Amino acid sequence: MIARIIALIVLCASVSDLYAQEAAFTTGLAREVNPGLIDCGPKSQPSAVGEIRSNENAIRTVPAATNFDSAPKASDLFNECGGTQLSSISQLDLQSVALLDAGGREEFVMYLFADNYFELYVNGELLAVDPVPYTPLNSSVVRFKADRPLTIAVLAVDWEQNLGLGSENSGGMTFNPGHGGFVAHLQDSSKNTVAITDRKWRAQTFYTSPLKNRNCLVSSRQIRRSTPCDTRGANYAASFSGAHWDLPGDWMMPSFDDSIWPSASTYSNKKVGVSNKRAFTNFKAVFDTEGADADFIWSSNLVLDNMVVLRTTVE
Ligand SMILES: [Ca+2]
Ligand SMILES: [Ca+2]
Ligand SMILES: [Ca+2]
Repeated sequence: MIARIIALIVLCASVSDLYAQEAAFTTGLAREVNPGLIDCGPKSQPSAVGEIRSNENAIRTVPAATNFDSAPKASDLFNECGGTQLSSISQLDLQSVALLDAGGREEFVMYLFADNYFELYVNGELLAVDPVPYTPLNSSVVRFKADRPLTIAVLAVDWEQNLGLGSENSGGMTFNPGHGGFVAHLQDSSKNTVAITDRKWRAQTFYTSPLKNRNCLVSSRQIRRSTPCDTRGANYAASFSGAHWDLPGDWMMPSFDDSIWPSASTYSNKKVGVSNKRAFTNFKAVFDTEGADADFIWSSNLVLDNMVVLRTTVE
């Protein structure tokens, strides 16, 4: 009898897990609720935020609900929105970079570049967010104290102009899907490599758009694969969908079991298109270090997955 009850509980738990991971869908454009998290002038894309009601009657924030307004901003390597623009890593005075506290004694430094936005958590603590949410592309450095093992958890967002539809007016198309990408190099205080972004990280998407046809999405438990979907631009998108999944409340915690997530996919510099981006090329010494060349990582779809959580643990 007890065995049956336990079996029933296990079954219910796995069924609820299945339902919890089911995608919610939205159709068409979201309503703009913020015209831009920052104002960086006409040469930038406004980092607008929108809201849209989904088929399960919940309000979804696009491209992501963030801590931008309240969180400390990461220090600049290169920031054309009124920030520092270093020409190489040798110009960086590390001692001038704020030392943040993730609750420990050992000192680390992390170099980060996101297309377009990141929020960095270490051992469950939100340390810093990307100071430029959309464009121009920028790069950052974060110095912090923590104890090993380190759980690095990053909320990464491919920002969007057409809110809810993961796309921008470019390449002659009104709804042209843009791509993401995240690269980072973590060092100790002696500049030894502690971690780089690579396929050992875990990656899960929580917002995938635009979907011309929802049926192209392979969504089952922790598999959220949009690679069969059409990524070409379009001029009409009113019928296109976004797919949304709830972030687990503890996604950034060391206790969160990310072994259920897919491994990160890696992408070349060329694929992410950084060869003419000074925010990246000025710092190849840390992003393409000989012997510790960090990969760009993302979920399985660099184009359609727009809000992605990336995690790794460093012993
Ligand atoms: Ca950015
Ligand atoms: Ca995208
Ligand atoms: Ca690299």
